[in-house]
Amino acid sequence: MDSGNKQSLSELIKSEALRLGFYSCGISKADYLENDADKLRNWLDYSQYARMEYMANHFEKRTDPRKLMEGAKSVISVLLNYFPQASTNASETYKIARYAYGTDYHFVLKRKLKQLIAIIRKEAGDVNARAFTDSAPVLDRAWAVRGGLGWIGKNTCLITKEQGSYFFIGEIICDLELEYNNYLEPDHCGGCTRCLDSCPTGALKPNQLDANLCISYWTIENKSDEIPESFAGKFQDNIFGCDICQDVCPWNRLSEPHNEPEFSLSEGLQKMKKNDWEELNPDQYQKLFRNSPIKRAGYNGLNRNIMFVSARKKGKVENP
Ligand code: B12
Ligand code: SF4
Ligand code: SF4
Repeated sequence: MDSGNKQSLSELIKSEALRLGFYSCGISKADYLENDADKLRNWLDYSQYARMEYMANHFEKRTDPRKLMEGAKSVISVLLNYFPQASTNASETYKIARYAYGTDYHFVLKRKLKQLIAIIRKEAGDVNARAFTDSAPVLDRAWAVRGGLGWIGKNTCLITKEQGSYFFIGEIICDLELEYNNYLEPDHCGGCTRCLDSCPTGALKPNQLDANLCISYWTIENKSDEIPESFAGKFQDNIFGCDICQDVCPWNRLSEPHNEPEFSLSEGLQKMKKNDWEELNPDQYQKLFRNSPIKRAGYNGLNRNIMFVSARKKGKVENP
């Protein structure tokens, strides 16, 4: 493909991504992520992945998309806004992280990315392309940085200067040569340390998160029946995920609400008071959380979190 064609196809991909509802789109060369590989290695060596064994697997594929997909030439990164219109009423109910208010983002992003792949194929013919969002050994944030979409904050999140960090990240890896971004967003954290100071469990050092100490890890990824007693009283009513290190970030004062109906807080969830969470039974759980990211914790995991935060105990049931 000549450079004029590469340029016009790359521009078309970016404009179609925005038309599909993505907030931004950037394209980079599918290459070895040298710096990120060192950082990931360091994170793994210090066992900061807790029990997320999947993070220790496929190191080579995770740091080089050409090892994940043969013939990969380009990575098309996208951001999708999930900052909600309204949040749950903090004083009356337990908190669930904003990313989990509506339909699981894996479904929503994958569907949009597949639509984008269809558009690319219509323009460029038989292209080998796969859509990803937290769904394979891919360093989503590193690719978004390479695509020029934001910088990595001290809280380890990808942040945009215009609207903060409440974005999902996805990408298409394809065997098509495209025009590559050559701009990297500089670090705009400066001397700020609000996220580090606000984390109630001390999980953050600048640009490094220790999952062993993170509420998000313990309430979403933890597969055991227990949460260590050393965290008692520290979860600040968070029963699924945690937004504290993003909420305090000054760049998130600029967040604008999304317009994706599938990410809205469902009526059922809006009505939940502390007492309703504490009494939640498996049938209600099934009805409330169909296609929700909260399914990842399972009924027992969610119940474990609620009981831990409310300091009550309830018997275990078979996961529905
Ligand atoms: C494992 C994981 C977790 C773990 C560990 C988080 C972590 N920071 O690693 C846990 C369960 C704790 C978690 C929590 C959350 N997660 Co999560 N998680 C992931 C996952 C699957 C892998 C992340 C990873 O590779 N970690 C390994 C470490 C080494 O990577 P890292 O800390 O990001 O470091 C990279 C860079 O920061 C850089 N780096 C490292 N050190 C340094 C130092 C300097 C100076 C610089 C500049 C850069 C730098 O190099 C590293 C390699 O690229 C990704 C999806 C994916 N496939 O990428 C989602 C992902 C990161 N999570 C996401 C979300 C939304 C969340 C939560 C907000 C959910 C919630 N509300 O509870 C929290 C946020 C907590 C936080 N502050 O990060 C989004 C983040 C979107 C964004 N704007 O950044 C992702 C990208 C999913 C997606 N596709 O949208 N998550
Ligand atoms: S998600 Fe919560 S617990 Fe985890 S690092 Fe951020 S503030 Fe700390
Ligand atoms: S709170 Fe401050 S230090 Fe932390 S990510 Fe935001 S700007 Fe950076």
